[in-house]
Amino acid sequence: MTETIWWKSGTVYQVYPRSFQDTDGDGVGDLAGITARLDYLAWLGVDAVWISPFYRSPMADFGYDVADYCAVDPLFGTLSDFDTLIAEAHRRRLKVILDFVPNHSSIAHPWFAESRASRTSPRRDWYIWRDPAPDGGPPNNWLSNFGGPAWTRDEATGQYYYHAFLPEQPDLNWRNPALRAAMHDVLRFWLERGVDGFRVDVIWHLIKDEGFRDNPDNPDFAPHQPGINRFAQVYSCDRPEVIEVIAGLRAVLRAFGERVLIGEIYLPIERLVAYYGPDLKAADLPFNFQLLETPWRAEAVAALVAEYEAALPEGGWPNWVLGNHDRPRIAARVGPAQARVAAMLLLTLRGTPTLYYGDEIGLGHVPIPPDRVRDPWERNEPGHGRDPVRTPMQWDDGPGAGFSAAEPWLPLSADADHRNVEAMRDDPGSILTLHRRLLALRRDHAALSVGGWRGIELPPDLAAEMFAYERFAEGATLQILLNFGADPRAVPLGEDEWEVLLSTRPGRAGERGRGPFPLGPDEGVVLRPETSR
Ligand code: ISL
Repeated sequence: MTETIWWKSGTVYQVYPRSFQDTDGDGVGDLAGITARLDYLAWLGVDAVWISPFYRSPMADFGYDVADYCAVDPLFGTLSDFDTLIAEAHRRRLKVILDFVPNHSSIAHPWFAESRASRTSPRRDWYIWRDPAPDGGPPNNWLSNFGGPAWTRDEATGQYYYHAFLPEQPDLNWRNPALRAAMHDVLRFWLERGVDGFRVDVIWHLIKDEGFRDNPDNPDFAPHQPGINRFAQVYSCDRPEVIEVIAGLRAVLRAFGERVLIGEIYLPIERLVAYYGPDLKAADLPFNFQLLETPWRAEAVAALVAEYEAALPEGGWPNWVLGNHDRPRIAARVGPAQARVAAMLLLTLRGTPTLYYGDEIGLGHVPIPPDRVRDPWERNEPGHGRDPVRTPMQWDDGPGAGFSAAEPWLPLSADADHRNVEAMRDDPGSILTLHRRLLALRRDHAALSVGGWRGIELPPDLAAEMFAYERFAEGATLQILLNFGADPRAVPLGEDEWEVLLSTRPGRAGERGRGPFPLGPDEGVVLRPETSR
């Protein structure tokens, strides 16, 4: 039987709500804007939309600092707007995944106000408070991911609180059962409203070392890296006890049926796969960010895919990510020609793909003038800011690229007059059309959506610049050939007749031939051998 659970066969599309569609003319996107663009997502052919946080927040970290887990920030609309969004999404058979931010709240959350009020407050232990070191300094050497120490001293009670990110984002204490129960109730609040799953923010951070030991030096630290990398984060996160906490979250979801739990985890493969948990009872999809970190070379990517496939636990479902709101845009990293190859890779590998909004139109790095910087990380550690990957979606060549009638909160890209959905949707050569065709192909071929994967061995001269693999299901096999280089290649495929189902170069679909396949520069193809017709 072919597996058809939606979060295995489907594609997830990430929306950064500030930047998708503004409907109330304040230059910032909103929930009604997402609803207004659901037809586009259905047309594109994705299956689920993951929405970055829209909860009530002072926006110190643009919503990753939550002041009320069960309320919509007025900037984005109302709960009733949310109910409309989910009903309209479901009407179009689109699933809705929320961003759950359990590791830390906002400093403005009432829980923190109570916790900070006194050492004996009933909620004191909902956050992480420690006495100063003997010299009065921070309790240990843990650093903030956004620069500087991870501890801030609170004058009133003389203790420090821990924050893995900004001082405005105090970490919650997941060792406390009452906090856990309160957070489970938050999940139920949204599950009852119909959400289909959660992407859980920094899930590997939830539990810290019980003894708060100092992190050891990182021997590979280089000065161009963010300060957080000075130490290896072995005690501040990725503690073994976290798996049981995640299993607890997943149990809450499973009581509501087939809802998905995606965990945000930046860890090497051998640690990442531990997050499926014993008997696959923890994260359904521990986010696989390896493509964000691996150099864009054929051999490196081929080795990565083989390593990941081999490391997955029995029955653990793979997933792949090429971009998100924290990391450089794929088109900026690899250039426009290879961005098309990358799209084919993402959408033909085995496992659930997550597509970042704007990547389907090939949005690149948008330079941010100093007076328009918004990301607090950029202010703390210049050069590491994430504004350039969070710029508005470009819908048409009108004012504000159809995103907003007002000045958008971040600048548009300079080529917005032609890099937009309207200009690209009927162009057979556009990267948008390529994405749409890839998504359609995934739907039409079980081999691509739920089938198996195996690498194709290439002669060494080809393997240096090419990655090739097969996907197979129900007796049908497809071959994917990806040229990472700018030279044409003749790829030996045996004697069977081949047929091009899709190429990154327009106009080749339907082509048939025998003998070595002529692969163009920077070209990717999906082929069907005659035996699979
Ligand atoms: O990889 C990292 C450190 O090893 C960092 O990239 C960091 O852990 C990652 O960016 C975490 O991101 C998430 O949590 C942050 C928020 O600012 C990001 O937008 C979110 O995706 C704090 O909530």
